[in-house]
Amino acid sequence: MGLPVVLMPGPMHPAVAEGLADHCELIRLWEESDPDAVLAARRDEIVAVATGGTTIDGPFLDQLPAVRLVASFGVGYDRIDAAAAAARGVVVTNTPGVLDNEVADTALGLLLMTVRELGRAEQYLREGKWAEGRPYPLTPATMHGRRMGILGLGRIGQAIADRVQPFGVTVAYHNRHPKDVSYQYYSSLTEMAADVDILMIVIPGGDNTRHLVDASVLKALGPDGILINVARGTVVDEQALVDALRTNTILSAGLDVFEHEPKVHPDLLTLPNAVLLPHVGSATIPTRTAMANLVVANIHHWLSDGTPLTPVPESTKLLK
Ligand code: 8YV
Repeated sequence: MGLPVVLMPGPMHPAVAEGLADHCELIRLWEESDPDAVLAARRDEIVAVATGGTTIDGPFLDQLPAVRLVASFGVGYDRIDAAAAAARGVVVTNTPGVLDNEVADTALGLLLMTVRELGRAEQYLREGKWAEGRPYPLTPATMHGRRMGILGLGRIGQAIADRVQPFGVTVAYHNRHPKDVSYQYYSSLTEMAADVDILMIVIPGGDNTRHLVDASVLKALGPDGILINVARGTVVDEQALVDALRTNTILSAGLDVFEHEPKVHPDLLTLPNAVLLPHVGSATIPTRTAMANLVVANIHHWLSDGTPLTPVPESTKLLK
């Protein structure tokens, strides 16, 4: 019998292919001159998909009736229709846990850059203004005594909460349901935004959270408010954010993610009160390697005994 056939629709971290090499036949679809012909010819053999950024929906899976596993790289799986997969008996896995600390570190760095204008201050020095004897202007904001509202208190949100409290920041959160934690819970996002100085977005993307942070939430956050987003750009109405930054409806924003990334709203690029990073939340060699290894481990476990390590919630009932 041949090796199990795994489809990789687009390029991924090299450790995924390396980890699968001895146990699977890997189809690198993006390298094929006629991908549709390959899919048609191998449709009854491909049993699993390893994916990084490809959209995988019901019609895609309908082309591949033998597929039973989609192993996704990343904790967010908004590009995969996990409900459509479950309806077809396909389990989806993601890579939670291994990137929590990295993303929380990035969130904290981005927060400090935004509150204390560190990027602008460095630019000021490089432009020679400090050397001319002009000190950088005092920043209106400080970390100390601030209140942070976390939108989406999951594992990464908790890691951020752990990091900011030693800075003297008080934590509150908004989730669909309260959790067994000591932080103040808000059932209304707008009410939380009105009560905090920093709104930290860590909630998953997708249709359920699209434009959750809109003009009214930004208005509630107010003129001293700071928005940080390390989750998905789709959670924020980006045009409303641009307007809020331009009119000083909020003080500033630190963004690692964008609604149409890698495209960034052109007005954000010119606004001095926006700090912008190119989606680097988990982007270190150790963390990305750990994520790739977890993709491989999910496929190996599923192939060996049908129990992938980290199925997404939509898939768990398929595994009982
Ligand atoms: C990565 C992420 O940027 O895990 C996620 O959901 O957004 C990031 O860790 C992404 O997975 C890169 O493909």
